[in-house]
Amino acid sequence: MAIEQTFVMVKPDGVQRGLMGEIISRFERKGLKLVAARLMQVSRELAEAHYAEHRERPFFSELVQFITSSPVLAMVWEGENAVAVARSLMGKTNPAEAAPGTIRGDFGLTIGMNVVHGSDSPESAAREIQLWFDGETLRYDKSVEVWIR
Ligand code: RTP
Ligand code: MG
Repeated sequence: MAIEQTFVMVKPDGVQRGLMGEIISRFERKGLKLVAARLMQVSRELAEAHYAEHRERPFFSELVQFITSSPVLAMVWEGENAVAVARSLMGKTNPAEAAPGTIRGDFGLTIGMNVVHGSDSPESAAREIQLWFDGETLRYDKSVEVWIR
């Protein structure tokens, strides 16, 4: 069983549209565990470092402008195959192609504002968790039985 951590971010459009609760709820109901969360304004420096792989792409400056335009909800989710599971809950990058039932499929319309980000590999997840949380995440037992009798 591969227990992984993955970095997930509700982008400015998701925060502004009041979708944070809906998105957190989908990850919780799937069975993933929240181990870090922070509502934050993103600096240009952090945005550029996060999206460094896209530096040469034509949409890079627009992307950085968008991510820094308003607060985001940065999170780390943990669980079995968390990286791939999070990507599957999110759906395809372009909301127009994302299947209904996925976050982007249900709430997105344009590729530039696709509501949510998730690490695309375990290697990206490790890099992004280090970048956004300095590698610091919580460890705790999450057991329903303790709270419901
Ligand atoms: P993300 O990194 O945000 O989770 O998205 P992703 O892995 O599904 O897609 P990626 O290829 O990493 O692209 C990063 C973000 O750039 C924006 N984008 N715009 N205008 C365009 O053609 C275009 N292509 C990508 C999207 O917002 C995408 O989420
Ligand atoms: Mg990506």
